[in-house]
Amino acid sequence: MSGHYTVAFTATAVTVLVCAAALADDVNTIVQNGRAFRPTEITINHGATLNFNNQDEFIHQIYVDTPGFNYDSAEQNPGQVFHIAFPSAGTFPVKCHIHPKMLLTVHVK
Ligand SMILES: [Cu+2]
Repeated sequence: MSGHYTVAFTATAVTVLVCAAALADDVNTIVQNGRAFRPTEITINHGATLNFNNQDEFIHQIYVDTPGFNYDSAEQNPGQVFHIAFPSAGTFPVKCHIHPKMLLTVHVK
């Protein structure tokens, strides 16, 4: 009987691993480091989440100002991560209020 329980447990563990992998595929990370977005251009699926991870030692402020989508993160402290979902397909410039030279181009397909 104990053999049956072992098989059932293994099947459940595999299912959980597959789900975790599927979720990870739809989360993309942008790092802010050295007053720059890294990478500076990214393509994501519609509905995917874009994480912004401030790895600088100072504050950033992420914003998007387009006809189809407006977003303003307010102040983002060092080490803080923001999660942004883009509402529609298109190309969106993402900038920083504090560092005007910072530019990220997000393509949502
Ligand atoms: Cu900045």
